[in-house]
Order: sequence, then structure tokens, then C-alpha cells
Amino acid sequence: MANTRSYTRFEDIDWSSWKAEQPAVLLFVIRDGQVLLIHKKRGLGAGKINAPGGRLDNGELPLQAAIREVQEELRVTPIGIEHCGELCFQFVDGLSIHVEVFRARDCEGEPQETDEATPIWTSIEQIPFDKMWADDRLWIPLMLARKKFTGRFLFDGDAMLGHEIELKA
Ligand code: 6U4
Repeated sequence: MANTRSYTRFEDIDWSSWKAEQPAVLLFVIRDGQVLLIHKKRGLGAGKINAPGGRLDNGELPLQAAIREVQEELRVTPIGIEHCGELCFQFVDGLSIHVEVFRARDCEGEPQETDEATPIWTSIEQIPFDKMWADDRLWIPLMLARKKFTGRFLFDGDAMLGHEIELKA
């Protein structure tokens, strides 16, 4: 069963038995030293800059969801996709999300603005972490360095209350 308990302290979470209520994905197209991000217009994290992504549809695999979300949000198809890591988000109100993170070496088509997102190509040296979720600056450098990771985070709304990042072999 998914975990719907509420927590106020990171140390109180038993991550060995933690299971998320919602599976989700993020996908970063990284090409020629540039990364494709979005200004998110709606949903969780609206107003922030993030990678395209979202929750899995029923019966969908994470990779399928990642491709679909990039197509829906930016009207391009990512190619050369690799899995990079996973992120476990517990929110104090009980919401819990497990995110599989992917990168892609390119995309087919020209990213377009949609109802959900505005595309932003940014240099990997100038990723706008101050406009992104607080955890992103902790694991995006690992993803860029092709180090596999598991990140675990406790959030109260936008505020990150605790975190732990494990590097995978
Ligand atoms: P709906 O409105 O349900 O169709 P959907 O696109 O399925 O939207 P969304 O975008 O509202 O889901 O929210 C889930 C997305 O938010 C996932 O891609 C993961 C992302 N996300 C949530 N917390 C995050 C965090 N702390 N750091 C991060 N991404 C986060 O980088």
C-alpha cells in the first residue's frame, strides 16, 4: 500500500518500507552542452522551471510515460534515452511521489510551447537552480556526470526539510 502518513521530520521516515502513492518521471534532453527545460504552467510545481515529466498513466511503464510527457508538453520526441536515477519525495501533508529520472541525447522536432509548458534551452553551466525545486541542485550535477543516484527528500510545500542522496554502483 502507498504511504499516506504525514511526517514532520526526515529522520522519522522509514525509507526501507516507504512506497509512493504516485509514480512519476522526469526527462532531460541534453545536447551540445545544452539542456531542455520547461517553465511549468500548471500542476505540481507550476511557475517553476523543471524538466518535462509528470505522473504515469494507468498501466504505463516509466520509459513510456517519459516519452509521452515530453511529446505532450513540448511536441518533440526524445531519442537515445538512458535511465539516470530515482527520487523519492515525501510531502508533510501525506503526498508521496516516486520519480524515475531519464536523460536523452537528442529530440526529434523543435520544442513548442503548449498549455502545460514553455520550452527553455539552457547551457548546462547556467541551469537556473534558483527557479527550480530545491532538491534539483543536489542531484542534477550527478546526472550530468552520469553518476546513478537515489535521492530521498522531505518537503513542506516548496521547502525542503531534509534529504539524503545515495550514489549507485
Ligand atoms: P497532471 O496535472 O496530474 O496531469 P502531471 O504532469 O501528471 O500533471 P505534475 O506535472 O503535476 O504531474 O507533477 C508531477 C511532476 O512534478 C513530476 O514530473 C515530478 C515533478 N516533481 C515533483 N516534485 C519535484 C521536486 N521536488 N523536484 C523535481 N521535480 C519534482 O525536480
